[in-house]
Amino acid sequence: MRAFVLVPLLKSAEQQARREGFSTRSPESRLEEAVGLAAAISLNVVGSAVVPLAKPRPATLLGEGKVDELKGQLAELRVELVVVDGPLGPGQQRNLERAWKVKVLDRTGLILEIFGERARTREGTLQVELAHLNYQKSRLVRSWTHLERQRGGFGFLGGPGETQIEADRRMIQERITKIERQLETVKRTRQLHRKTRRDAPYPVVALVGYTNAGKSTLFNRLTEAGVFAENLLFATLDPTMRGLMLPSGRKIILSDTVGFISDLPTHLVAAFRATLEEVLEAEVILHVRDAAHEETEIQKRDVEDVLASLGVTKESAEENEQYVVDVLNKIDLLEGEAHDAAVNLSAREPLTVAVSALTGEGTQELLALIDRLIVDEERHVHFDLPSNEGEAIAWLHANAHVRKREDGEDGIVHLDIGLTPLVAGRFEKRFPDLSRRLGEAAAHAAE
Ligand SMILES: Nc1nc2c(ncn2[C@@H]2O[C@H](COP(=O)(O)OP(=O)(O)OP(=O)(O)O)[C@@H](O)[C@H]2O)c(=O)[nH]1
Ligand SMILES: [Mg+2]
Repeated sequence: MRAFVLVPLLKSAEQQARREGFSTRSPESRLEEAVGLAAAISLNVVGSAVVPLAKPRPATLLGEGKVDELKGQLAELRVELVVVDGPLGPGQQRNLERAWKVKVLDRTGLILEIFGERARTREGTLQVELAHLNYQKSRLVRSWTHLERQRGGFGFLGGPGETQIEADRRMIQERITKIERQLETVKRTRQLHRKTRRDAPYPVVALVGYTNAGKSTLFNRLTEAGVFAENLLFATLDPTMRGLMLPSGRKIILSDTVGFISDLPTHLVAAFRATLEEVLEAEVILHVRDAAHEETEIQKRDVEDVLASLGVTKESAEENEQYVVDVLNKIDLLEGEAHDAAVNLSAREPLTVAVSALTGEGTQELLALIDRLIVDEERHVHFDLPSNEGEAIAWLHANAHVRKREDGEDGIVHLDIGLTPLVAGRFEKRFPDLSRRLGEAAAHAAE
């Protein structure tokens, strides 16, 4: 199908975001992403435009002149579908369809289409249909189609039109209720499976991240599985799990999940909530990021927003003793300084790892980190430090479990500490000069 992608740029929204201190996405990258979304359902994108808007028009979003101008362009390109990268009211959508004589889809509609095409499992299909119905229902509330058809376009309250909408809503609601019941059954079955999985005491590690960040590629790299990974937005829909042996010989279950995107339709988040929440109970969450993307920070924020809407925040992670690891992926695409910066960050920050899922660079380090994170046993270590290492001593007080401290006459501080592998790893990164000393103390303790 020949499609045209249109990115409306609301100036007031831009200004407000800037006032509130948010960085906004550049028009180019928004356009690129919207074209990528269109391509994800094999639309043939024959043209695109970024349209700055001083003020949105209630009837058609775009100004009258713009609508006319585009009409000619669309006809010339023999466009059949226009994708508007933003929310459109039902009235706006219909008015534009009338003016241009083509089908018009907004961002939510497009994403729902993609999900509809990708859904494979029964649960996925039901979830997407549920999201679709809720989307339709929310639009029906304000839709005047029936009113106009039945009342010649006059008035919009009461009368047969209202009855028609009520009938449609009832029908949709009935279907929603039915799907919710079916989902409930699927969920119960899954919980049974899950229980057996729980009985096998393997910690779960979940991959999350922006769509196209490389989650599935990393999943495949780590598990040597052949999961569908492609340069395609929303390539993955259903969570995929696979066992994996860590360097220590311990087993984990790695889980690949659906990607997130900015302005992810709330209906979709709601529909996928049950599945995602379950995945997000994981001991370790690997937030996979496309470090080579120019808007990697904005993507990170968007992913964190979606995670927060699913109940995963810094605070909740701390409370649940859950680790969220920043995985800076695609570092093979970074050159020179940018590459070094990512690697340095990874060396400095205990919960950051730079990798390339494509070349395998850094993946051993990632596995080693997971290994450290899932063992939480404290080891009792006797650690002597010169008293002039004040910073290191203070750090241990703040981060490790200091059971006993004796400040010796000889200028040596004797510490009895409980140390988990994670804290030990963090200490070593933070105080590389003292890492050998700690290593020796720990080895001594192990004897
Ligand atoms: N250069 C490079 N490309 C990568 C790397 N990791 C993934 N890619 C590419 O990025 C694209 C997306 O990868 P996927 O693994 O499908 O991404 P995803 O996060 O699973 O995406 P969704 O399932 O759509 O959310 C593919 O073309 C991969 O080949 C990497 O480390 N380096
Ligand atoms: Mg994927």
